[in-house]
Amino acid sequence: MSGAVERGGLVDLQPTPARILADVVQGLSATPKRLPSKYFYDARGSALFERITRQPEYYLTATELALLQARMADIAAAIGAGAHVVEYGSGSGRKTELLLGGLDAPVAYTPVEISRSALEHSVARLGALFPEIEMLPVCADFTGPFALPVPARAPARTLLFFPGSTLGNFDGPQSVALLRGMRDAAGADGRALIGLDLDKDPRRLEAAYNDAAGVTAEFTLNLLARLNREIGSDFDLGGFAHRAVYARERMRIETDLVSLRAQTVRVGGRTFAFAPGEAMAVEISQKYTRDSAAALAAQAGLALRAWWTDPQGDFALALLAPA
Ligand code: AVI
Repeated sequence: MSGAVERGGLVDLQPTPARILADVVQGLSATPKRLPSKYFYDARGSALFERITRQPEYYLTATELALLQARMADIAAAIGAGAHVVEYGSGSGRKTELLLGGLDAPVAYTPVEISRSALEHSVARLGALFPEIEMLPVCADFTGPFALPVPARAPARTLLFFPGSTLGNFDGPQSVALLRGMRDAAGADGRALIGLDLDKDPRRLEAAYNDAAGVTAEFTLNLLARLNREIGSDFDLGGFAHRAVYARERMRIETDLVSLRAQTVRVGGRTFAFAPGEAMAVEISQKYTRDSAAALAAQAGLALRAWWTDPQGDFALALLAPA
């Protein structure tokens, strides 16, 4: 269950402490233990993620931005005029700005975002930059069902935008469900433009998720700080260490918090025991090849229409259409 606080016409769907507690107890009761990565993004977690995107090892953001810039004319030609752009996430950044500025006369923009404040910030900024584009924000969890608003001017087609390789933070079945939801939301003539980080030298991948300045470690451990504050757990932040390893056979970075000693953690009146060295899974970041992306899309009834990569082949923008 989510909290639903109405203010200024937008409902805030941030998860309630009861929902977080239920998810955490379920994850800690599993073997191996796990915590949901979606809870990384409180205010401090979002600020730390912003800092990650500026670390020299974390090439993803800068590469995707440059790729979008380099291929904008091709993207605009493939989409055509008068699109309704729907973004999964708050879209307050440079990528959205580039897309809205580069497309041929988009009629409307809909960010779909669970945090009302992030949504308001995004719409205020983009609305000022693009007064001719109708802003139609939706406060919703994009992993669940939600209704798309209907623009005042009829769009020629709907374009779903899901940048950042955020798809990679969902497991196989979840990402197929997400892609299927996009296909349904965009309709028969719709398109989806998705940013995907590509398989590469494990040393570069592991460096990206273990930056020398320790920002990613801080980001991961902030999850425990958030849980302590919001659901009253007593994780000892000094008792766990961040570890991110590239599992080549699964083509994904697997991030764990490793218990540094035997310890117990109390959550919601229950006690969970950790052995020394025990790993708690907190995030996956799937990496892709053109073939694996096409196979994933096919499972959701989507086909690859175009595949753009940077010159080094580090990152891709995949354009998908109903198969
Ligand atoms: C948001 N997401 C795509 C990031 C990623 O690369 O998986 C989150 C992240 N986790 C650690 N570093 C960045």
